[in-house]
Amino acid sequence: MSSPIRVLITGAAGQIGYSLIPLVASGQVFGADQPVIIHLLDIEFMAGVLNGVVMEINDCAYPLVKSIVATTNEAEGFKDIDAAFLVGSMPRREGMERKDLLAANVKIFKSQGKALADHSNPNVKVLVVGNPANTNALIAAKYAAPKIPITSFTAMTRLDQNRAANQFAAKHGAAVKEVSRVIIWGNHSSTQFPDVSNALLRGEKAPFDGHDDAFIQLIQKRGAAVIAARKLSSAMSAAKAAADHMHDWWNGTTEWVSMGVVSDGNKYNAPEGVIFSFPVTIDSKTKEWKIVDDVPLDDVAKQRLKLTGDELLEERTEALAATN
Ligand code: NAX
Repeated sequence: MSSPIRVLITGAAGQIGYSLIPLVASGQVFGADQPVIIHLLDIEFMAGVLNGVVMEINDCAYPLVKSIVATTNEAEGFKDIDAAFLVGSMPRREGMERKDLLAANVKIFKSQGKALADHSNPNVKVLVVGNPANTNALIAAKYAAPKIPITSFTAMTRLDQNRAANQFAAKHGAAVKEVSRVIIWGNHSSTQFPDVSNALLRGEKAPFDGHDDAFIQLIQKRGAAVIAARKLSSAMSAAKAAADHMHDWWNGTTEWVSMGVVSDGNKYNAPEGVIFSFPVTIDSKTKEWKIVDDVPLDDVAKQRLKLTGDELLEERTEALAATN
């Protein structure tokens, strides 16, 4: 058995947290022989609920869970952590303007960025799930620098990838495991570009006769469709995607996966200095991600990348204005 790692889940009293904890505690993310010390952070108002979650983790009797740190104190929550799922964020309330939502989240992710720098393992891997995920990741990275490199911050677009892969497989009468190279480009928002123009079916290039707007919109609006049906936002699927994302970052990939990572301005005309979702591969030894090079893009795809990149620039401008 290896020595335990410390894994933080913020928003741990919320619905994604509730579905994510079992995946982390059972070894599905970091490995079946990797003990974990689970850190759970939420806000003071949720302390009682958080306590109930701790009772349930204990009642699950997970062999890999060495101990639990459940807290509403950021310094304690971020202390010595090796991996972080930043799920907790300010939800959009009725009548709230986008810029107010951004400002509320900037406050949270600025503070958590500082807490990462001050208290966490400098090699920590940070996955931001809380929306607006890409821009929240950027703000956390800004305030964690220079102690923690921006390459250690990623934003989740894996749920969009999983949704697209599943729909694409269904469309072709295939099993989802027979599908690969389905890509999510850009922002985790309705401007994201789910791209199947390079997808493989059973290892062969899948037939492609132009971008299918209905398919693209289905993926872009899937979150809203789940809310309409369930009266609650995606939680089980979001937790599974967060687990997939962190699993692949920790263990390395055999296939392309989509992740929001920092753009250096040199790939696919994505704007420099935003967290943009690209197809990446991850080296199992170094745990470093690398953007896949030379993915062919037609003009329609290039326009869609521009649209979502422009949105990320706008979000960055608004978020940076709110940091002051
Ligand atoms: P819930 O409202 O069920 O839970 C959020 C939890 O975060 C609450 O317990 C709340 O008290 C806590 N919280 C708020 N501020 C906090 C802070 N400063 N520190 C610690 N905890 C804090 O929401 P849930 O359904 O779990 O969703 C969480 C976030 O994931 C939302 O921002 C949501 O928009 C986002 N999502 C992102 C997805 C993605 O693909 N990137 C998809 C799923 C999900 O919609």
